[in-house]
Amino acid sequence: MHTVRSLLNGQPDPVTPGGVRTIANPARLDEIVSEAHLGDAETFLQACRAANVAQPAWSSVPAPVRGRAIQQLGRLVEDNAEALARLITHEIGKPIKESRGEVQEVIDTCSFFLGEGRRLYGMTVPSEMPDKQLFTFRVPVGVAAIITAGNFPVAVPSWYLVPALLCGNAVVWKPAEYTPAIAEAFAQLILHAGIPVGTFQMVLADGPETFAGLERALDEGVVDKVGFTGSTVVGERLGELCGRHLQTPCLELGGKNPLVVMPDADLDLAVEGALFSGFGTAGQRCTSLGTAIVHRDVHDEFVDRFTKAVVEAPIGDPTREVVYGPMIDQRFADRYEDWLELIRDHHHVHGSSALGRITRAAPREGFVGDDPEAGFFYHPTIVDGVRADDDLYRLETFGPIVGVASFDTFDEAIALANGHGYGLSSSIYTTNPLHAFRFRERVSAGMVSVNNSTSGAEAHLPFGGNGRSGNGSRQSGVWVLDQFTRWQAMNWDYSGRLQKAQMDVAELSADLTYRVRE
Ligand code: UN1
Repeated sequence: MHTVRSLLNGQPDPVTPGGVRTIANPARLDEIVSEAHLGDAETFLQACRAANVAQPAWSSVPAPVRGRAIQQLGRLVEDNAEALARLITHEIGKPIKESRGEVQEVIDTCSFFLGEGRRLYGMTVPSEMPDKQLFTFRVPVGVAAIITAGNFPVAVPSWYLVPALLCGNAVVWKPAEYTPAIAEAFAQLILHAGIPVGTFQMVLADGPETFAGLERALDEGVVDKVGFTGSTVVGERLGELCGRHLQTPCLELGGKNPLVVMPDADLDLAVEGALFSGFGTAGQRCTSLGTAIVHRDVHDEFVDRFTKAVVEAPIGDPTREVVYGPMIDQRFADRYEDWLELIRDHHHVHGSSALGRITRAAPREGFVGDDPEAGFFYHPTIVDGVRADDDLYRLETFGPIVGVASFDTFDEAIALANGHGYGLSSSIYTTNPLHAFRFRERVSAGMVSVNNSTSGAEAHLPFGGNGRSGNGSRQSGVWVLDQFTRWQAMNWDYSGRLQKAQMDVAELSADLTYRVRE
């Protein structure tokens, strides 16, 4: 059993003002994995203050040397990859193959940013006056408070922490309360990578205490940037709070990701993509498929094949080869039961022998494992006949449920792809490049897949959404550098006199009355 406390200046916080939370393996609820000793608003504030003290020294370490710390972190993660992946599977029940993929995503992120330490380019820009030069520099923002969800307990945090540290910021990380052992493991890897104590703080606290602590830290001026991955509702509140301090947070929120199937699509490929993005991680990714939007000509065939694939999908023990394991935490299991209430009489349900939790009374044929009741295992559910006025169409449903809607015209497909107001990920299956480019042009999502599922972003393309999915901020690759640095413009006049911009600029005489003779 892992006993985990907040890590303030690298040391476990001895007090537990937020109480103790016990975390069970969601695939075997009788197995206790960890015990989280939670801090409170004050803990969060203390961490921010300490980070604020440490940040100037870290920012004065040359960026290539900071890159070396990221390189060392990447190596440490690589050398601990299997243990870390197993811990993920143990604490949140993610299938082991996906856990390994998630750890790889951290390594990839480190590989990308270690070199960025030797770039972090600014520009030299010509001046409009002689003997004067213009420059731009990337300046760290200061202290970044990063609040992340537990469905990707190391990959998504790494998208923030790695570039934030590389850019010379100090970081206060608040992981999900239900992933303390994973958070502690990742935090220790960071602390062992050569990042100075104080530069990285980890706080275990619940949402309301974190919010209260953040409010105070912003008032005190010891937080300069907020990064948040989680629900749209919380994102809105954080956006409001940060706005009062003239800060723009980096928000990565929910999704209702569409997958459009054109009549010319390779249907088997579309079904494979729908299975992976709809049911992988039991639908608990922000990039999970929300609604398959299928052309009427291929609708019945698609639903038949999709149903067959889902009925046959191995579900169960996440240490084995399964499409998905349990819900990652009780809160998601409980909430998922509410989403099932959104199924209406005009819907047709497919995919399994029952709805809701897999039990001995409501078994799932081919369940992988001995006892489905030992964990939070749920039947996969396809809901056909979804319409634009359904709640199931409008709301993000974080779980193993996929809607299917149909369309006749491309315009209808686009209206369904965008109409819910989310805009994270999207996908189109087609063999016609015209449809692919028209879809890209008109879909409101930040990410577009062609003949690929809505999930599975690579670690160096911009990740993020629009509308209810976020405020337009982007993570990953070079794009995230704009989240964790600010541009500073410098001009240097070495003419020895005051040259006034716009006023003292040389003029070239031109004869603008000149015309070409035909
Ligand atoms: C998330 O669910 O918050 O593209 C991120 C994907 C993953 C990341 C998902 N690499 O599905």
